[in-house]
Formats: sequence, structure tokens, C-alpha cells
Amino acid sequence: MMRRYRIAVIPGDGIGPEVMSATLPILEAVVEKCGDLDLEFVTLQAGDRAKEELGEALPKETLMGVESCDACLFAAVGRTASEVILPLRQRLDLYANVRPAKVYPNIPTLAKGVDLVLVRENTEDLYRRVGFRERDWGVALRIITWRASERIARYAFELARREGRRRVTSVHKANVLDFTDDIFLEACRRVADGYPEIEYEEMIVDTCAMKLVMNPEHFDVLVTTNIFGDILSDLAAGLVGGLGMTPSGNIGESRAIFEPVHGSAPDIAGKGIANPIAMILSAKMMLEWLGEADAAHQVERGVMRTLREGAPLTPDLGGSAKTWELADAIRRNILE
Ligand code: GGG
Repeated sequence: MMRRYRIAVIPGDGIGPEVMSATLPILEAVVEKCGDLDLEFVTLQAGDRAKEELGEALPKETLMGVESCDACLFAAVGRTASEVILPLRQRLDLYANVRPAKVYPNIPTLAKGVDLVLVRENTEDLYRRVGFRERDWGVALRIITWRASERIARYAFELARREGRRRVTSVHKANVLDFTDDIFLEACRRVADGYPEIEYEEMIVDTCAMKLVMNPEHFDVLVTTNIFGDILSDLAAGLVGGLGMTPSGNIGESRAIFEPVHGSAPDIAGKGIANPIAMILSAKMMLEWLGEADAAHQVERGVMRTLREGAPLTPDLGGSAKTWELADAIRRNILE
């Protein structure tokens, strides 16, 4: 029986449209290969360009479009990130931001055996943007609740159990930010008690940053608050070849948006040299979340085979290939 999904597609700004155009043909190749899968793409506007053209960075039609689809692929937006991706995450209650960082074959990396998943709380902390600004000073509230802490901890432990991972590290700054991080830690401890087969440890965020650089293989699943997760996931990307290699999923109870960890990279936008792998692996995460394990596996296998064969690499990975050359090599490997 044919399985059909409507996928909201938000190309956004900067390199966003370039990595999205490279990724959709790969999904079409997977559809062709599977034979019993159908993906309908619904393109929606959001970001800096949408604001210029329509007066709003996140038009109501886009929000409704995302809500009406089965899943969403989001590339990147520019200066309007706080008007687009943060409201999308909060309004749709996409509470878990799942950011894997893994070493792929033939990619120049700082670290060798890294295969970790960072689970970032995605709805509160400073990203709730509660505060105010006066002319030369400002205040922002770091909001941390038991409810959000407990459910992100549970998400991390469930992910660890599902993926057969051995350790969860809870990352905090409770030695100084005790008003907030004591709550986060207490919730993590309470959840950890229900998963005796998974090792649980706690680490102060600054120690974690150092240890990620010096001994990254130590880490398996990290769970942390929104801002620490944002920063540490770029650090983790730096270990495995950079932001062009790290996908993510913003996941809620029944909705999800998949986006590369990178931003709109205005410095290279329009040159056709952006690394499409983070976007392609985000599409793989989307297929997994939709329950299409075989299709997801085909995407990852295509990436693996292409890299093992000595793929044409984009400049961020030390090569001189264009976005389309790398993406097309992956597409052809999927179809083979
Ligand atoms: N550092 C990579 C980058 O620019 N990512 C886009 C971004 O910051 N998005 C907002 C977020 O993830 O909270």
C-alpha cells in the first residue's frame, strides 16, 4: 500500500534555498527507489525575504501550512531567526531539539570516534525572550520549569534506550545558576531513577565544553537547557567536520520540524558551495520520525557510500565541489 506524506518545505534565506534544492531530488530518488512511498512538497515562505515581501517573517499561511502537513523541512533563515524558528518551536511545542554529531567517512575531523546526540530543551530558557530593553541596558529572564526539564530528560533517556546508548550526561550550571539549574538537575535525577540500565552523570557546562574538546568519545547522549544546547551543539559540530555535517530535529508530541544546525551563512550564499549534507541528514531524520526507517536508511547509506568512494567535497570540507555536485553524487548512489 502506498504511504503518502505532505511535507512543508521552508527554504528561507541565504544558503537555505541552495541546500533545500539539493535535498529534494534526494528525497525524490528515495521515493523512486522505495516504490510504495509518496512525498508531496508544500513550499512555504518565512524569513528575511518573506518579511521584505510580505511584511511578516512568519506569515500566518506558513504557520498554518506547517500545522497542516505531516512534517516540515526547514533550511535556514537570516536576521529574522527569532521571529521564525523560535515561535515555530514554541507555538507547536516542539520541545526536544535533537542534534546528533557523528564522524562520517573521509571527512576531515578534529576527533575520530565521535557519535553523540545532544538533546536540547527547545521551548524555554532565555529563548522565551521574556525581558525588556532600555537604551543602554537590557534584561532577559532565564525561565526553567520542572515540566519542561522533566520531559526533556525523559526524551533523552527514551532516546538512549531506543538507540542502545549507554550514558546520559546532564549539562548544567547549578553551582552558580542555582535558581534555575537546581530544578533542571532535580528533574533529570528523578527521571534517571527510572532507567537503571543507563549510566547517568552530571557535568557543569564549562567543564563539558572542555571535555568535549579533550575527550569527545566520552559522550553518548547529552541533555541540557536551551542556551547551553545551542552553544554546545556548534562545538560538537566543530568536532565532526563543521556545521555542514550536523542535522537536527525539533520534535514535539505529534509535529516536528527538521533543520540543519547551521544558519543562513550569508558569507557564502549565492556561490553554490554550501555543504548540503546537514540538510540531507535532517531529511533522513524526518523519514525516521515519520516511521520510514527503510527510506531513512537509504539516505544515510547514500551519504556513507558517496563519502567512502571519495566524494567531491565542498570547500568547508577541504574540497572544491559545488553543492549540486556533492548532492548529485549522493542521489546517484541512492538510485544505484
Ligand atoms: N550557529 C549556527 C546558526 O546560526 N544556527 C541558526 C540559529 O542560531 N538558530 C537559532 C537556534 O538554533 O536557536
